[in-house]
Amino acid sequence: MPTGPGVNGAIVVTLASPTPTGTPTPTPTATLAPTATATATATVTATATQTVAPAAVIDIGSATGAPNGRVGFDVTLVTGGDVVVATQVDMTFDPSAAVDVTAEGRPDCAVNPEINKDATSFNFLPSGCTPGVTCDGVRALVLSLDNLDPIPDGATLFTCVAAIASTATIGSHPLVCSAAEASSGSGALIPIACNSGSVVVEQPCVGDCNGDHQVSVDEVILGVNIILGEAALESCPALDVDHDHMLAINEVVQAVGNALNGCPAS
Ligand SMILES: [Ca+2]
Ligand SMILES: [Ca+2]
Repeated sequence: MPTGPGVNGAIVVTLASPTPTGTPTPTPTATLAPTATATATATVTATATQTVAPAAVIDIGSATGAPNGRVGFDVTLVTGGDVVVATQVDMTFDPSAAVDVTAEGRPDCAVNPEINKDATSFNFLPSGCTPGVTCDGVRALVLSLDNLDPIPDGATLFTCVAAIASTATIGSHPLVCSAAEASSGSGALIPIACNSGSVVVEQPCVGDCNGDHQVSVDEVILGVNIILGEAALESCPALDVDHDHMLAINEVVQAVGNALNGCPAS
């Protein structure tokens, strides 16, 4: 093996030129959202159409009663200065607060005798329906065949009785008015509006025979007399809580409770 001074070597380190690894990905440039949005400033100019409300109005009234009760409501005429000699109107009702049915199968409605419209008639709707089953409305025709007398402003046209079902929910049941018409003495149609009414069903108050939402001492005594057989239950159906057509001691006790503490609030 040769020994001695050797040739100094050198280690030459050459820097390899960097080989790019990967391709640079361009950084996204942020795009600014537009800040100015055009606001539409188009204004619609309404063309005023003069709709004249009819001056005459038929008002269907309201009545309040308890389940299993019968309540009357008035239908009145506001003439608004028009001469109205005859009128007609339809009323649609909720089956649980329906216009009652007479023994003859007719709507339980009666014309006000003071307006002298003796040919006034009532019919259940829809035509051909079975009263108390499939009927949900009444058409009233207020008319005389022997006079053309104007109906006074504010006059009651007729009164109907609504029967409240024992299953009726507490609250308001509408009497919806539609198809109101009126005639002048010369046979011209008069524009007429109509306002709907309602049957308001309130919590029953056991023992409140006269429907004033109070149980008085004489109503309690009447209950006692019914149990003793000295009065008929028909004189106070409001005592018969379970509608079994008999009066039991617990029903009279509930009436006593209402007399002492007041009727339950609706
Ligand atoms: Ca009473
Ligand atoms: Ca009973």
